[in-house]
Amino acid sequence: MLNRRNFLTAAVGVAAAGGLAACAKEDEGSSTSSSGGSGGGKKLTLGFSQVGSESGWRSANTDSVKASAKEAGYNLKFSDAQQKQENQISAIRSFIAQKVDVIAFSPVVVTGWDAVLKEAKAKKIPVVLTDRSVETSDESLYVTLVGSDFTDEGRRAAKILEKVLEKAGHKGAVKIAQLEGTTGAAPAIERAKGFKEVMDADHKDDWKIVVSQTGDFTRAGGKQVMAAFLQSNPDIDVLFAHNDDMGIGAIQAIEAAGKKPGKDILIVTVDGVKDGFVAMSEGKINAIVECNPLLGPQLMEVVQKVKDGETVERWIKTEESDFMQDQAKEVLPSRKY
Ligand code: GYE
Repeated sequence: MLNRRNFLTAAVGVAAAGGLAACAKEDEGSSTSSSGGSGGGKKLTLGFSQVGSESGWRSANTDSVKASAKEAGYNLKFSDAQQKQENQISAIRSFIAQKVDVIAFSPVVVTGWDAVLKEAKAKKIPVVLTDRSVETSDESLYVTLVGSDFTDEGRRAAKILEKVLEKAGHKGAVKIAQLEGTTGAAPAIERAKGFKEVMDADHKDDWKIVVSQTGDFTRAGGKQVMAAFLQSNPDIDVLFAHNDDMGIGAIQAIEAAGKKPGKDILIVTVDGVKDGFVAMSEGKINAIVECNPLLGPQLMEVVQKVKDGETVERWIKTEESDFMQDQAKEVLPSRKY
């Protein structure tokens, strides 16, 4: 797994890939716009393979990428993979065939990318990861990652749960249900890992994850899996959902089972999308760990640097906050996604 704490620079690889990509691009010679790059000349062409449209986070991320590419004056080739790795691999292959300047993608799962990334490298097309990371034996296969620290989000979820339990006056054993994100996806693996880390260090005797299963980051998944959880474990105290959408789906299942979300079952989610904040202002979610989807502007900046052969950090992290229920009403109107 990529060591996300490593702030290595990728100067040599980037410079080489960026410079050669610029040469390769010259062979195309058709577009003439000068709005898209520091060097003037042709528009920068960016191939972007998106995960899908599974959540509110994803829609906000897609909007941000499209708007920022337009703002930067890039020629964006956007492809939606519908949560399928094979679709992302074909999209990347098609970007390579079209000789785009830079490829950016948010990998649906962490493994299985080496072959296609090697094909991009062989054609000197630099690859920028955004949002999610990959596991690779060859770190030169991508230049940088623009995205959040998901392990830390998991830790933050556990820390904020301490506050939620205290506020609710919950004493003694805590039975936790976990709704995991897409199996094999970086945010699912790392949020679970960070949460467990705090649990093992500070709550070995009182907290226990009694059920944990994927809801694939969707509302429908969250609802269905939570309904099953409530059947097998009617005495769940806490739900930790890896995103707001699954939390919102779970709220419907909890209400259908005649329980009060936010009271009978305390809920902590990740993301901080508008609907999450609405549920929190209604008292149904107790705390949210923010994961910012508005990565477009930073991504476009990095793409330009990569194209120009400049050095970029190996991991460009996103700044985020945590929110408790009593802040929800005040914060809701200013939420940007
Ligand atoms: O938390 C979830 C989305 O990769 C950070 O993917 C992203 C996650 C986000 O579907 O809502």
